[in-house]
Amino acid sequence: MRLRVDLLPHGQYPDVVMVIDVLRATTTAITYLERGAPALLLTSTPDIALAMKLEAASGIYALGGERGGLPIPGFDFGNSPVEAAAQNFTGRTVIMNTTNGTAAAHVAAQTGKHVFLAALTNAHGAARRARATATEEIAIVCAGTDERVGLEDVYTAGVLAEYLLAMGEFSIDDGARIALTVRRSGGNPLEALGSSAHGARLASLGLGEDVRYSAGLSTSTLVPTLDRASDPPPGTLRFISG
Ligand code: 3SL
Ligand code: MG
Repeated sequence: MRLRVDLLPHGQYPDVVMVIDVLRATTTAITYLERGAPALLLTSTPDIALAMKLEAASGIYALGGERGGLPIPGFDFGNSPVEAAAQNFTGRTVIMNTTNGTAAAHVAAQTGKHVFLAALTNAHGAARRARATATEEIAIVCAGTDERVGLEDVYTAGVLAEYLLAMGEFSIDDGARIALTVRRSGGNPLEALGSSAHGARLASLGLGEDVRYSAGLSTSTLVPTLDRASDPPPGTLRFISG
């Protein structure tokens, strides 16, 4: 079995892909499902999300997303796991669009056979799920920020890689070696996320509680899973609880 870490979304994914945007899109996605959302629709643009909400009967969708870390005009929510954790989404599918995280999921879904969303909050469950599903390769894909590598995502990839290596034999690539090194030298999750450039930016926006929430390790067993059996609206990916 191969274990590969892409420090940014890149290339072809033949088997299992775990997409990480720990600050904050994948952490928030897990929280929406934890709070009762039956599904998530990750759109390729904000306009697709806004059009879907306009066309739908009120109440069946909630829109969550950000640009520059702040809520998108016309959306119901930002991209905040703390905000999501305070809501009840039972019966409401959440439509998400974010700068890097949802875009990375779209890259992964172009080729990946099995696509999961991962973060620190579901790290152990996501690793177990990936190990149980994969037949040839597990790719961990870091979303990064604006096409630049993000320390917080690489650290999280290292946590996932550590869990996976404890579960069995893998041949690993240099991306995985880098992630493991960052994990081992990065301190605890809050120290690692807090020391990243994006963590500092979120703190400067008054969103430090989101960084703290996102540093919670394996607080959820829920793994957002790309639903290939459904036929979602054009420009969207449907994730359900796995
Ligand atoms: O880039 C993204 O997808 C977001 O997760 C970034 S932010 O943390 O919401 O600013
Ligand atoms: Mg990010």
